Amino acid sequence: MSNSLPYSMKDVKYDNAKFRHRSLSKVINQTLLTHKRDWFSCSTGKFLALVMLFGLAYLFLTHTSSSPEVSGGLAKNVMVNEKDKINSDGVSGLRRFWRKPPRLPPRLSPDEKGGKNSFSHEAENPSSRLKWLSRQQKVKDAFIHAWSGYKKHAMGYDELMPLSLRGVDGLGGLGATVVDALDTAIIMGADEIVSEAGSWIETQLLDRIKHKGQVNLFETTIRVLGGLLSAYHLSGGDEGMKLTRSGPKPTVYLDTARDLADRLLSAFTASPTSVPYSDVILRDSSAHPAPDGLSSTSEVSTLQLEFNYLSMVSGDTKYSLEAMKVLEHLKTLPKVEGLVPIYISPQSGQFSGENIRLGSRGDSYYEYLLKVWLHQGGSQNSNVTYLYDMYSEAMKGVRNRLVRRSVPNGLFFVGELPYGSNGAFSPKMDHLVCFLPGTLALGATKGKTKERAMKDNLLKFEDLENLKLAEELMHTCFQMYSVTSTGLSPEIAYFHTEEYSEQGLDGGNKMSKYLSDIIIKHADRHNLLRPETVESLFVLYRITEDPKYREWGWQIFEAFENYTKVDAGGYSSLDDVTHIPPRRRDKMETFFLGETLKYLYLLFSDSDVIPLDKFVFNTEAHPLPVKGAVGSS
Ligand code: DMJ
Repeated sequence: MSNSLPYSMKDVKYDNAKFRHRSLSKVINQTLLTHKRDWFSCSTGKFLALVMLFGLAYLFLTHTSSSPEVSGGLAKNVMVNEKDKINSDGVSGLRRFWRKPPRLPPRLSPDEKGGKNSFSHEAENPSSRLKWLSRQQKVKDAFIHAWSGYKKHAMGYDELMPLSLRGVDGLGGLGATVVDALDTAIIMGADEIVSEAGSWIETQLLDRIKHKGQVNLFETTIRVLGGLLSAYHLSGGDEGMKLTRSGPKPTVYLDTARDLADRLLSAFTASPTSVPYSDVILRDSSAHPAPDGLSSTSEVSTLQLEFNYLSMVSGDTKYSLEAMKVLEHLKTLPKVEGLVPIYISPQSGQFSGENIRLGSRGDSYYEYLLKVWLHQGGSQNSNVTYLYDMYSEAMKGVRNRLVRRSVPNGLFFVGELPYGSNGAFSPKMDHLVCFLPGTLALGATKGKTKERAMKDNLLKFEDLENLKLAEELMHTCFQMYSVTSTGLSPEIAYFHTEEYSEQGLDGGNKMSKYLSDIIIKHADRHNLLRPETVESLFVLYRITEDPKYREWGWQIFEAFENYTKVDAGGYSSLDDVTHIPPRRRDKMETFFLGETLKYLYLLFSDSDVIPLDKFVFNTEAHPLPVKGAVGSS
């Protein structure tokens, strides 16, 4: 077990050579004086001395005195301007020849300083910007293709079955794809889709909400309620962004959201504790627990962004009050270094079982601790400090108890404790865990770029540790794609460790260095078009500005295009990512339009589109404005 991670901030290094800088005149004088006798004793020596003098003068006139490793774009500009000046003005160059260069201050290595990063702001380079904008257009084309299949064969159903060319209601029948896709269409400027989705919502959705039966509280909140609220803001509600003129008036989205939330509230009020039931019957606003009586921990703790924002924009506090009671209650329960079991009983209000993981049923508990805190104003709002404390404690727990490295190549991964803190460690990592790099990076800089956060001295040691872990895990998540024959990740991966190995279960890409680090069992080889890795790539790119994250995202996008695109419209899930051609599954999940394509689009966009310090993305990728940052306060 890695109790402390094998990395830490490097020691501050001073570049001694630069400290002992000597002026050019001193160098020449000293050289000539030292070798005076020998040099001038013969004519060859005299000749060489003259050549050296002219050579040095020439070198000085054609080069700047800037030290080349002053990193970043700003320094580069200075160098270019200086060079121009020197070339056009030999006199000033000669004057500088004799001037003593300024003594340089001690410098941190770029890593510690986080000053202008080594990527020289490639995003600002016009040809690179064009490249990414044209790739972004490809993502928009993919979104249009996905929507066109859905519209043609499944309009109004929750999901498209792209092979049998029909729709299916897997989420209670509220047209989940329509609502999940709407804000993606708004962000992409796909106006025709905004108007198709918007008018379906205006004419159909309220009626569906009034008459439909059982829905899952969590799924309906994150996809439908979250989608409506985000569309409300992005189309101009709450003094929002007015990104579109298509579709209905923003209040249509808000009114629909309120009606839905009023019914969902029964899950909270019917429960004997502050832990809500998992299921709601929409038509009579009643609620009941799941058949086994338990709710997932992630489900009951992943409602608060949406309910809080609804209270903010509607002026009715009841939504926020009910939802926040859950988190206040969770605060009081016993934990293992901030880590929690994946089940909880609404009957007793206590956790059930000992299974600890950041994959399914655990994941967004950790995500929302941070995001609800950020959304409520972060450190500006002392009422929610407990959420950040819970998050910070939990990430310590992750680092101490769940992070290990694979054999032979040392990939960092996040495993599970299926039997609690005293039981055996399992080197299993769901693809769902790949939300974590993004969350860790967001938590470290609070949505600012690393460069900005470093300059403003905002990063504590713990933030740097989390940021470093984010980058390591991001690499691992990308390798979960790279090791397979299709370039797409399986639903679950196991990692080869000293204690655990299995032969003959690799991903199939024989070129991959990590082929034997990652074990993919037969039952886990499917891909549901999930977003978590591209979500984290988007966040990591925005925060670190390292272009490699964009390149990785592009590779993943191309793999989706190659293996999941269905000619008749839409994209399909896959049965086995290790096999070419992969067998297709007859389902296009709503989150492919709501999340996966949205995050890819934003990964390739300029950084001021939905900036991370002004918006928080709910767990279904619906952006909601941070309290006080945009629109309502
Ligand atoms: C989405 O519905 C959400 O991102 C949720 O938090 C986890 N699972 C899916 C996507 O994989």
